Amino acid sequence: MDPLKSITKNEIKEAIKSKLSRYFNTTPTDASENQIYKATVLTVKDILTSMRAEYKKDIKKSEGKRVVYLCMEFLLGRSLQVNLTNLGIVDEYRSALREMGFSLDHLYELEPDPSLGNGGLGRLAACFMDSLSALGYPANGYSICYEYGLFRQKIVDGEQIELPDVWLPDGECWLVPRTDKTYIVRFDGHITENWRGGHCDIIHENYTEVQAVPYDLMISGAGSRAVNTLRLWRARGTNQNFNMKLFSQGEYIRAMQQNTSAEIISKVLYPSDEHTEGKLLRLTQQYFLVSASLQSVIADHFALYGTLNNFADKVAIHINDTHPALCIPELMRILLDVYSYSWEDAWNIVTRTISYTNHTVMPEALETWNEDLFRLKLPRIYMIICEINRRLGEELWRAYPGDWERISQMSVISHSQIRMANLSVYASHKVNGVSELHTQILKDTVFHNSYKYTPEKFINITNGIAHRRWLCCANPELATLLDETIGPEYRYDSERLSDFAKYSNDKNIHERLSEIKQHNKERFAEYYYLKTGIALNTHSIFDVHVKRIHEYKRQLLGALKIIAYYNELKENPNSSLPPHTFIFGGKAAPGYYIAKDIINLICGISKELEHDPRLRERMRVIFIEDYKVSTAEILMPASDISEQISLAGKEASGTGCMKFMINGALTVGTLDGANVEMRRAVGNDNIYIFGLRANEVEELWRRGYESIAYYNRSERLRRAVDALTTGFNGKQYTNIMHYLLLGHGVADPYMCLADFDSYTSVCRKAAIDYENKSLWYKKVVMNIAGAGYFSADRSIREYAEKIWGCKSIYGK
Ligand code: 26V
Repeated sequence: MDPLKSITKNEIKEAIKSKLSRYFNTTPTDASENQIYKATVLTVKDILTSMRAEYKKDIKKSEGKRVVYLCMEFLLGRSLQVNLTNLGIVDEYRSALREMGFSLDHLYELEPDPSLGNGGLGRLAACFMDSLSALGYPANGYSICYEYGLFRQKIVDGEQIELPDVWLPDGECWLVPRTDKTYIVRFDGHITENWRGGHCDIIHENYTEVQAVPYDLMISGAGSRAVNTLRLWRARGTNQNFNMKLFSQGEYIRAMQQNTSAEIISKVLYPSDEHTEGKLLRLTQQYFLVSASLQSVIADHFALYGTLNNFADKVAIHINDTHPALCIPELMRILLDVYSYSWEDAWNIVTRTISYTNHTVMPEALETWNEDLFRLKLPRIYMIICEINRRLGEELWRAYPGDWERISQMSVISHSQIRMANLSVYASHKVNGVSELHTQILKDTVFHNSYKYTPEKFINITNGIAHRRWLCCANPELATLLDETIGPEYRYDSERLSDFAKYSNDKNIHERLSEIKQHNKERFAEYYYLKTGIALNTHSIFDVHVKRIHEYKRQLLGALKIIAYYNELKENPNSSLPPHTFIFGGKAAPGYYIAKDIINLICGISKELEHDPRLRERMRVIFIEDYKVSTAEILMPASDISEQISLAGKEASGTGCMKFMINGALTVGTLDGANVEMRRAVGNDNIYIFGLRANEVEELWRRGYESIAYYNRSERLRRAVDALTTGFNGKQYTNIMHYLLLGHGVADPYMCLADFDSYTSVCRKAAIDYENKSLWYKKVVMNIAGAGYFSADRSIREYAEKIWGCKSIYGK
């Protein structure tokens, strides 16, 4: 490991004192905890700033290729603990603060947990930034500095209420404003083409302009001298938006109004994942992000090399899903209109630079834009997309003369819609899926024709997680046990976790693991008690289902299992199965009514059980409010069972599954997404797989799926479904019963009823195994030992090698 900046306890104390005096005009004795927190952050920021200055010199010397990672969301989680851990200065800070009368662990809790993302896609982007720095790849992430992140969830009488997520101003102390690097983004107006000789000048008139002001977040990496940045753009009005005439007439409010409409762009993150609505503001946000980011990337590149001819050799631009896909026409625009490249040369640069990751096969998540709306908002970009589409059409006609069906399926514009996925596939030199199964499904279905046309473009890179955040920071006791047994190398080389397998039959290790799990359960129970006043039974199985609420993720199947279990316990209160705590958490998109009904059902069951003190000892259901990164960090180490029960073929990868696995929870799951690879990594005996396989789902769908047949066939299932109409806690759930049996289009489209029997029997097996401590902890060991592959370090190395063609500047 490279030696990092060293700093002593006394230097830290001095630095904090000086920040307190300079920014808050106070001293450690008088300062509030919040001021101490901020002063501490400012000192860490100073360390990062000086490291970054050195790192930039190293990058310059290496003349290597850099990664530009564009994403509409980065779900970062808190930064203080991770930064101190990465820099290797936790102990120094802890004792410095202790001597000043403060607890570092307490300060960690004061940090807001910014929710600048919806779920998996945004969290993956954050995990990737961590690995890029740890491994020393020059990289910059770009996103929007949303004033409000994903809504804060409150549950009132079982209903989800959405409240604004205010993460600024307290979160602001990590940001470095770079007002000197502001760019202008233009919308609306009209375009005139002015041909002179062979060249066409483009004149854009009557446009609206918006300023993009960058705020940088420095991203450290474990044991690494690299400090990359995540640049977040904030929208501001320009003088153009400020109506001086109105102002001088005393009409202050109206004079400001247009500024406000510019600022709306970075106001709030769209809260519905996997469902696009084609809203103009969302399109505006997307263009705002890519235009500002590309202008910034190109300005930096030009300043360094004085040409864009080598742009594709020095920059790899990655689009995380299609949300930033407008960078394709925007890069074309800059090359054509600003730098006067020919179409062919510009296209060559674009297609060698850009690559794309797909994150979902759900048809409702595939982005399309109405052509008319698009043309008005982004007239020049529209022209470029039309030309891309025209050329694609010509190319395809040459390859498949007369095959209209295929050409129409692959085209970028069709039926007055601009299809962002087709644009992304066509312009990217590589397209990747996020698990083996998902990539296969992309090749077989969603992008089948494109795959046949350019098979070499399509590759798989299975997702990974920031294992240092999710294991070392979130579960320090387990990390210590690993340090003691296999040595600390796994922190930098996750595959070394496999050395832990040799302890699979070691009773002492089983004992240690069980103690650690117990402590983590108690830690979670304490956290939950402080929030709700409810005391959990920490000697029960913690069976956990946390993720966004979606039909395809099948929280409803989980609920049906619980109802069946409840029915059984009512009949036989002396059941031999160990007590269970079923834990749910996750947000439903505000307009997603079925998802909200599912939350309501879970809360209903939960309430009913709370009123039955005898049963409550055996089973309890809780719905954690406002599930987010910081909740996951305390919950995952406390979990025994990880529920990954999506309908096979629907979950692109899943990354929660990996976080549970590395914390020693056993998976109950379908053969979907990364579960397939997890099964291979741990062996069939160490994971509870059930349900239809992806091909069987397809087959059943083709034959015609009828949920009622399953209902009629299984008594336990029928009683569980019927209980929905009897109701829980005085409320009936006939709507859900209808959804399962009658449906609007198809009843139970995610086939909960088809998988019910195999699901409940596998859960029963898990509960029985749990009672056999040595059997259970043998499996736990094998899960921890098998988790190394699922580190984001491995994913990032694969991206660097197979897609970006870039190297670690520190040879990592
Ligand atoms: C779509 C939209 C539509 C417009 C409003 C905002 C918004 C935000 C996100 C999305 C697409 C979300 C896709 C997504 O999160 N996919 C998840 O990606 C994870 C990382 O690859 C993967 O593990 C999950 O299986 C996959 O569901």
